[in-house]
Amino acid sequence: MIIFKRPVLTQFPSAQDLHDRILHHLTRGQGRSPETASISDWRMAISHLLREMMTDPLMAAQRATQEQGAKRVYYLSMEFLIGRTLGDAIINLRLDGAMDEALAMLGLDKRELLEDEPDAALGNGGLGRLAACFMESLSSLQCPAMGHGIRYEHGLFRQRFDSGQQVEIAEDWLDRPNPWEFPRADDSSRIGFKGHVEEVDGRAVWHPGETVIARAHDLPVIGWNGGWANTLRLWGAHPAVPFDLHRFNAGDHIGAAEPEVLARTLSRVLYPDDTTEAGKELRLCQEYFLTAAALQDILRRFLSEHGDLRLLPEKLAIQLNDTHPAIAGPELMRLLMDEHGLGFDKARNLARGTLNYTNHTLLPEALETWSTWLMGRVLPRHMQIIEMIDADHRASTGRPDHVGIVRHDQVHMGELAFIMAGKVNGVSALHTDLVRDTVFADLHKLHPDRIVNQTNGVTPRRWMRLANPVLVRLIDESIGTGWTADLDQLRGLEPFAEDPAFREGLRAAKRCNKLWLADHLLGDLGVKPDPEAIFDVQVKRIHEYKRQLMNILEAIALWRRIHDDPNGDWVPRVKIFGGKAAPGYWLAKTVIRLINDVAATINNDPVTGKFLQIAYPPNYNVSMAEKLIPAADLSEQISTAGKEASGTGNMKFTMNGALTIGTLDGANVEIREHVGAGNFFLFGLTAAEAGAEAARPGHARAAIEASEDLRAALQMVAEGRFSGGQGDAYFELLDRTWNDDPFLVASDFDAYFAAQRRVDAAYRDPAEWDRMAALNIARSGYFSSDRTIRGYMADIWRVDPVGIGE
Ligand code: 26W
Repeated sequence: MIIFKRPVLTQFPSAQDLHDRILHHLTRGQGRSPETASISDWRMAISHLLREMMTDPLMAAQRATQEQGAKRVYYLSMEFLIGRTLGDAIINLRLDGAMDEALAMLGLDKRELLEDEPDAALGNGGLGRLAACFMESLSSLQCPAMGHGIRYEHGLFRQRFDSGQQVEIAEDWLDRPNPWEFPRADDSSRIGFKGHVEEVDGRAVWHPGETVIARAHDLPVIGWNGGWANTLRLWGAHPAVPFDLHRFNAGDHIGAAEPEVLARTLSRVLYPDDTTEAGKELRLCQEYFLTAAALQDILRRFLSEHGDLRLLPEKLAIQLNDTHPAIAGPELMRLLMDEHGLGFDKARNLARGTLNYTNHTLLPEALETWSTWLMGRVLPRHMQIIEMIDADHRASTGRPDHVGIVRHDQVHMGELAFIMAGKVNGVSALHTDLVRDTVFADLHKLHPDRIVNQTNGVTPRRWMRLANPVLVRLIDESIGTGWTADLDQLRGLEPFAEDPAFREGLRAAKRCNKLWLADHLLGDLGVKPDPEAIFDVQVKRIHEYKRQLMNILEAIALWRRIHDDPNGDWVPRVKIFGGKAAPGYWLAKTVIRLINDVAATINNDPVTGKFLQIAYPPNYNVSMAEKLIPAADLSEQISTAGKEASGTGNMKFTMNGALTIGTLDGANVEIREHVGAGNFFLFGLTAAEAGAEAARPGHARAAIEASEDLRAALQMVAEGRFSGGQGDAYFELLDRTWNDDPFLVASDFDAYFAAQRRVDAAYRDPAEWDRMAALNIARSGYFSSDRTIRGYMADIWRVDPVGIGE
């Protein structure tokens, strides 16, 4: 009988201890001597040592949860945008100081080691990264939880620019073994697809036409202070039928491998779309693969611990990260009815008592629907159950005909998720109001207490302690380290905003990050920014509603003004862009090309070079965000009001002392409320005004004709000023802007341009700028994902943290 004492990790190992244990893992684990080891060998050895150190809190957490019969949380997501793990593990295991010493003793360069690790890019953007921040906060709060995702062999594509155009290259993070995962071959499930349903003595029996094996790979997720670790379980697809040796021996080598190829296709690659649903059969199969593997695994553990299905809602809560795993409703009903013999009503109530759904977008093209034909073919039994759920809801609510899951031969996954969920939440206060008033207005009337708000958050461990050590040192020296686990303590910095010495420290930290970025990232792009320049940063997926177009048009208009008055007293500025476009989203790709074309022209302009530069480093990802965000003075959050559900980059910039120029959209509204209107550069139409303006015929043409700056900028593009005189290079983009402009780039342009001039004016007063920056940091505590997760625990999952050794 193993007795688990309080994890040894609270006694943090010494540098010498780390030194010896790293050498042990290198020689015994990697079979390499220090003399012959490559940087990857060292990284693998150190990663295996840190994974080893996570096993105590991992097993202690499982034991405490089991012993206390505690309620568990399951987070189902098609995306987990984890990034790198080594740096985060060192921070959360509180090893940073000792590790620096140990690496120095071994003659190893920490940054080189960290840079050698591939990003786990198992996500597209906001939704995926939020899931990763949530997993870290769940562990830091000692909440028993497990994440369920897909172990894509290829994550989000690598982005390269070919004469300014985005080119996608397959990402290959598993090219070398992943040192953090524990393969769990025993924890596998059989997942069926297609086939038919037979009625046997009144019970439905599904006979799948195809079957694959889902095999688990566990990643430990360590929390702050190393006291608790949860598991992120990633499912890989494997053939249910062994290698067909006979076909191989008969020379049909390809045929022999077919089952393997077909099966692995399910977890081969992440769909790179982040707003437009692919609508592809493989995507539906991926969504079901994940959901079915997760639910079988969850029920298996529940039954082994509790046995009585009536206890399900008491003992576990499941969160659906958008509609992508919404098939969980019908799948849980199938398991409860077809496999465990429960009646429809009982199964429905248990499922609704367990499932919850988060909506992350209002964009119509992102709301998933599947044709009843495709759903019926791929998941025949589930289509039957969806019909039953829909009929039951119609009968029990007396709802109007235009409301429902199945409409016009389409299965609406948002309605299905809503109807099968106990709680539905939006991700910012404004977004949740819009969810109630627009996309789910009818269902909200029928179920007025189902929708709640949980404003997003980000983990301060990765986005402050790991990304910005120079700022963190200043904060720790000023208010101690308690803020890391309780971000509201940053409030303690408010008085320091009035302290010139502190402000000086803040400016020095920012300058240090800007210099580093200039040398290590921008340098490769031939951009040599003056560290005194405003580092104006817009990094996020490329999408029309995020209005990167408005940003680059502002750059052109500013450039033109500087040209008209080259000796004017201009505030130097470097505009930094980062972001990928979904491969099929050609208009977003056109915006990327325009930004690169404008950058090429403006950066080589001797007249304006010292006042304005533009940089667009390719392949923006989590690791690049960790470098860019600490170096930013200005955070661009300029989406059309009502379109960005929340945003999370906006929160990361605020925590790192960047000031925001933004619209009243998503969480910008709450950021401005918390940091103070005087410390935020607001502009633009509100969501309500934007709705009215977009409906006004000719709104774009009117706005363009009223704005000399905008008209001139568009004219320069139309004349081919940035495309070697080729006027028609951007015809479609210009035509759409003049005649359609659905995201109101024209209507908001002048307000945006004026706000940027207010930024210039503010930047001329360093003391006042630094005071505003200090207040942004001091008042960013609310945007910790710990606060968000506490909200989910209290309002949705009704779960409490678990103490170890109590
Ligand atoms: C089916 C294709 C697809 C894939 C992903 C459609 C929609 C998505 C995501 C919902 C898009 C997404 O990442 N949404 C972002 O979620 C963040 C976390 O809540 C928010 O902060 C962003 O505002 C929202 O755009």
